[in-house]
Amino acid sequence: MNHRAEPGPAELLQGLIDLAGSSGDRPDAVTVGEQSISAAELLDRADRLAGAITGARVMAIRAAAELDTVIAVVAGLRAGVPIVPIAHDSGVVEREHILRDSGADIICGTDDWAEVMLPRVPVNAASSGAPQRVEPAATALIMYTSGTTGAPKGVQIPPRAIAACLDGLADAWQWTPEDHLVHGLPLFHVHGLVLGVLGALRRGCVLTHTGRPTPESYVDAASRGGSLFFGVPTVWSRITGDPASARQLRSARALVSGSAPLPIAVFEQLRDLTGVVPLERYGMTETLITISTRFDGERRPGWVGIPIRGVEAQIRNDDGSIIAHDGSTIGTLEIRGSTVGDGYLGRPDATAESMTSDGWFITGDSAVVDASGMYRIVGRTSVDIIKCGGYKVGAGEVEAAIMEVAGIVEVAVIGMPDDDLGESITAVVVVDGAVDERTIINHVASTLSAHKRPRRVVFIAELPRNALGKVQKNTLAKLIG
Ligand code: MLC
Ligand code: AMP
Repeated sequence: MNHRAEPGPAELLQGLIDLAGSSGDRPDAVTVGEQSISAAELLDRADRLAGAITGARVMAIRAAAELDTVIAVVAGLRAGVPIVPIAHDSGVVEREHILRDSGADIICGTDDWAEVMLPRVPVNAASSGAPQRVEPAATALIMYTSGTTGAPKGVQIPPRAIAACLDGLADAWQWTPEDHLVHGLPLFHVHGLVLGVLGALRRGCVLTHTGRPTPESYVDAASRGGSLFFGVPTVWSRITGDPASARQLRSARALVSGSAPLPIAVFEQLRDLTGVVPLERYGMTETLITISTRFDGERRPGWVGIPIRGVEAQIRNDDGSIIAHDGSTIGTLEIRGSTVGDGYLGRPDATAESMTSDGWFITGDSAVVDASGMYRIVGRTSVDIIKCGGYKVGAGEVEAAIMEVAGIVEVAVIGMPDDDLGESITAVVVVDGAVDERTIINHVASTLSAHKRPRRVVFIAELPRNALGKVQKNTLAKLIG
């Protein structure tokens, strides 16, 4: 593919560049937690850092919710160096895998990862001498995402996919430089980083990252002019659980939910308390955001909308036929279009498996579509993918980590329905001797990442299996209730 005819990584940031050169720039153009910066200063600091990282193969970033993360990401894009954001709460095994698999040769920013031997580049580093001109890499971001088994895979996201996604969403949501985007999502996933940071920098709108996505912080940002708010369903259900806070979001122009299904009750409470009808959108790390309800269209609770500009969707039956647009026949959702990434890094086998022969990406989500072309996600084709607080967690990777704990004989990890988190990671274990719940939880937190830890451990005498010896996870879920 000829990437040179497409936008380069630096061109993703046109809105930031325009804002920096305009009279509309302000000292708090970008705020993360307690720290604010103007667009001009952000560009200046990022460009100094860009000079110091130019020529690196891949730059890892400990992507905490801090201003330094934003500066480092902008620097990576300006220098044309692929960026691999790593969870700030990642454990040793997970980050070792990501660093090795991605081929990162530098880490930007500060971290306390004593075992990591890569050279550190401080965010305030600056190059000495004239800036080098280097052809930018074809990949802007490498984002790691879990599958049903094995370690997370790195999705190669080119600039054109980011541009297509952000421009398609701007069209769907009437997102303009006049907006003031607010959210408090993690900066190592598509939602918080691509939509939540690059979206604002591409549009040139003001960005407030609240540090954490609490009801109080969203209310505070609304009082400072926030107009467009992002959250995962857990964030919205915590806000509706605090009606006084929810009512203070009445000044918002748009409240957007994604990353997991927004329960209909939360949709309705949010609408009733704020007077704003939520927008819901659907996406994946591999495809970026592909389907959304529109600002100027129907916002139907439980439905995720229509494909954004530049994206096509279809639903296929088990027999390979395309299902009818009848609003009730369930099949597997497939996506094609310019937002789809360039596959898994170093995994041509997994990349090929994820695509049909005619170029559709197989999402693994079960969906229906109605006569008007609106889509509803009804579940997943695999029980081994868990969505906990909007984080995707593969049962297989958690099971493998738990098997390392002394005294574990066997384990099955399942997602149990949870009012707060959507699904709660639950480990069902058979043990030999005394093994304590905390030890299991802490082992997962310290090797994989804190957000992948089981919230509950159930001890059982034996796992239910079928005649072929496969663990029956649906039976198990009913058993432990
Ligand atoms: C608790 N903690 C532990 C621990 N127990 N740490 C180590 N060991 C243990 N045993 C710590 C955690 O590290 C964390 O610290 C704190 O306790 C609370 O952790 P939590 O339970 O995970 O936080 P919680 O408040 O429940 O988080 C809810 C949430 C969060 C909604 C804020 O789940 C979240 O941010 N979700 C967003 C996920 C997301 O962005 N997904 C998008 C994927 S992209 P600390 O330091 O952190 O406070 C995608 C595509 C698309 O899906 O469509 O968007
Ligand atoms: P991730 O790998 O973290 O990018 O997660 C992608 C997955 O999140 C999708 O495959 C869906 O299962 C889920 N998802 C994202 N948005 C929605 C939504 N609006 N409704 C239901 N599921 C969603």
